[in-house]
Amino acid sequence: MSFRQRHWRHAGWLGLVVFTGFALYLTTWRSALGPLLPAAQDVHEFGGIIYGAAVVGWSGRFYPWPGRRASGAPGFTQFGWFLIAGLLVTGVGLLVGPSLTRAIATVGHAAFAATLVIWVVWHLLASRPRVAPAMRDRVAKPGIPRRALLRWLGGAAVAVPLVAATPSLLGMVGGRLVGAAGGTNGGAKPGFVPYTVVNGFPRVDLTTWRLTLEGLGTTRRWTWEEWQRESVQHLTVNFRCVTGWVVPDVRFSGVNLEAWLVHHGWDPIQHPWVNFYSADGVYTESLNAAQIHQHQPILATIMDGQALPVAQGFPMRLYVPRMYGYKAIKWLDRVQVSSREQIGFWEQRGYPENAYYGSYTGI
Ligand SMILES: Nc1nc2c(c(=O)[nH]1)N[C@H]1C(S)=C(S)[C@@H](COP(=O)(O)O)O[C@H]1N2
Ligand SMILES: [Mo]
Repeated sequence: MSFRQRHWRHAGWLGLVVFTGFALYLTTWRSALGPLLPAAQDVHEFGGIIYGAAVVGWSGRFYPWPGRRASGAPGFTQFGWFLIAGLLVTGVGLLVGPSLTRAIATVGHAAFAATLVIWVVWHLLASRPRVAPAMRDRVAKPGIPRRALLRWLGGAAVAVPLVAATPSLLGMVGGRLVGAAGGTNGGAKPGFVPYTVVNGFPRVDLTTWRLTLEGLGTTRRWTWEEWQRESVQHLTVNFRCVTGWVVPDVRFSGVNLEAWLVHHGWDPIQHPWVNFYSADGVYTESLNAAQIHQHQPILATIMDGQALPVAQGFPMRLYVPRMYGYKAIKWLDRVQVSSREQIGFWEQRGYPENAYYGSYTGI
């Protein structure tokens, strides 16, 4: 394969995987993609594994490792190989590992990804075409060398999104570490570890907040004021995260999900799935009709007699009795009845859909 062909091949694969990677991890991109998100995830996972395996495994043919580089200069491309190997290992860890592995893999994957993007920019800017000097003189033309121009444009195309993305990437990594360490708890009730999968806790303004109900013919929306007219029930529970912490005797108050849906015409035979979306633009959950009927989840707005703290989902979160905390989606603002399941954020990452206490033993 020629030098040029090999570079185009890498550019294509990397473009695909890096682009879908950003789409999965940056909140703004995720919300923009909406229903295309699962497809982006498939492309990222399959594409990443195929490309990573090609680079790492068939190194001699696909990637010049070790030391097969045409110019003979060692070190440079080997570092690229190492980064892609790191992405492959952490990526697979993220997909299939138990939760502790996944937490570490998430941080590693983000770090390798950021370094790889920097490496690609460096590679575009710093490497020289491998043409013999005599040859270069012969092909040289007056004016701006086209190769140099292209290289700078390519570098800018990669550097601009990287710079834009860096705060979110760092925030994402930092946010997980804070959550995992259980240090600051963002104004949450003692005992809780307030998680977020985006950069920080979304601040919802009640004057613009709407709860949207989709899938029953016309889309309906409730303002905060309208929502106050719904009748409320109370529930005292032990709040339990799949990672092991429990907060006993938490009193949630809110609207009964099943009664509310049925009142607005829900037919569980026609629409056996209810999907939930967060104002953070990323987190999702879903329940089927049987789970809803059996456990009577509530759309909670009050916890221990007070509005939910910002870190714990203000103004609304789901609570599902007898199921792990990951079902309790925070900053809930959209409920959708559907014939299809929008598989939840953590369920996509391997946690059980039937999230009963004791159902997960992967730690
Ligand atoms: N939007 C959103 N909801 C979420 C999460 C999240 O990261 N984002 N984490 C879930 C998990 S895994 C748990 S254990 C609980 C944690 O609830 P807390 O933040 O009130 O401690 O929220 C759940 N709901
Ligand atoms: Mo959790």
